[in-house]
Amino acid sequence: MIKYKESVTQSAEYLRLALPLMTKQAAAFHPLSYAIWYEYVAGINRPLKAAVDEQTANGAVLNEATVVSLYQKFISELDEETATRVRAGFQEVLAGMSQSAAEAGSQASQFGSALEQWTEDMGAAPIGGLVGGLDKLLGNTRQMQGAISSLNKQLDDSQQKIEQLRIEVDRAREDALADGLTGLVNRKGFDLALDACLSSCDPDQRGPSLLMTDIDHFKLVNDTYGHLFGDKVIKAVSQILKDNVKGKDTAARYGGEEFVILLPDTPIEGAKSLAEKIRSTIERSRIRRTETNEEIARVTVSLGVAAYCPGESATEFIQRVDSALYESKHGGRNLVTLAAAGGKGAKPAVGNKK
Ligand code: GH3
Ligand code: MG
Ligand code: MG
Repeated sequence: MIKYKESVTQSAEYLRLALPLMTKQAAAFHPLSYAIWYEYVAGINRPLKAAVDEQTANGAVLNEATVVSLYQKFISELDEETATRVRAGFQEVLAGMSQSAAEAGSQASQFGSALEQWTEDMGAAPIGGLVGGLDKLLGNTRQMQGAISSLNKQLDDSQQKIEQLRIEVDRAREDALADGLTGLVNRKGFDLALDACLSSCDPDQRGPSLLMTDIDHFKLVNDTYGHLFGDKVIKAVSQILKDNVKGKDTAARYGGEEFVILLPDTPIEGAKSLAEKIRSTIERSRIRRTETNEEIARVTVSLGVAAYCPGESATEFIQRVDSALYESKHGGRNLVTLAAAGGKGAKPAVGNKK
């Protein structure tokens, strides 16, 4: 639910009213400042207005800290979606303002040079009083031009700040969805990717498919060679997963030594052969201990594969692929198992039974 319902015209009017108030403050003209003054002039936030009036009584100005605390106290309970929209809207309005200020600037400068020319022409004429009046007018125009170009510069600076802020927000969001050890997407990122995939998937299309994998006897690896080496194994397996996904596919670290791969456009046959390829690549790879360069006994993984059944929830989909993975473990590990459709139990294991 977006809380600002004003039309573009109305919001532009609020912007016009908010700008001079905002520019009087010591705080910078960032979206927090703007949100405060927007809600102030729009009269949509009484407690905020009372607090701002109190803070600015007797000519006091809002500094950075006051702006942040006012924002946190009276505005910030925006949900993520609203915050994104407000930011986008702010940027749009500002871009519009900057454009019209630029146009006004060029108009004023044309007007200015026309007047200048006129003043020169008139200088030769004997009617001194008229020239004096024009000089005054010219002075006013120059002032107006100066004001507009400084407004222009302020708007440019604000836009740069907003752009920087937007980049920082995007980066923070990416960091929040990445796994620190492996650089794969983390579980939260995977859940978001799966939700997005299921809500946009076409029931006539084959796919999406899901792969789930877990390193076999990983406790033993940790117990034998230590946790640091265990981490190295997790990274090596992640790298193999990364090497085997492309395009829209998402490889994620789902838990400690458990991974998932979402294949939005891949039908079950393709998913199964990818699982088999991953299984055999990991089986064939060798990881060395850094200190001794000693080759470690091979690491293997078990996998489950499922094709999405139209209508099932994300949780049901994950549960089916998890059961298939469990079947691979149960069947002796280092195996790929296909999940049966619609939770009717897993099909017999395929792959190298050891
Ligand atoms: P299974 O074949 O049945 O999967 O046996 P397993 O030994 O792998 O059993 P399980 O999956 O229960 O054990 C996972 C172990 O992984 C337990 C935990 O200590 C370890 N682990 C989880 N996260 C990390 C990690 O980030 N680094 C390291 N080194 N170990 C981890
Ligand atoms: Mg395991
Ligand atoms: Mg596990």
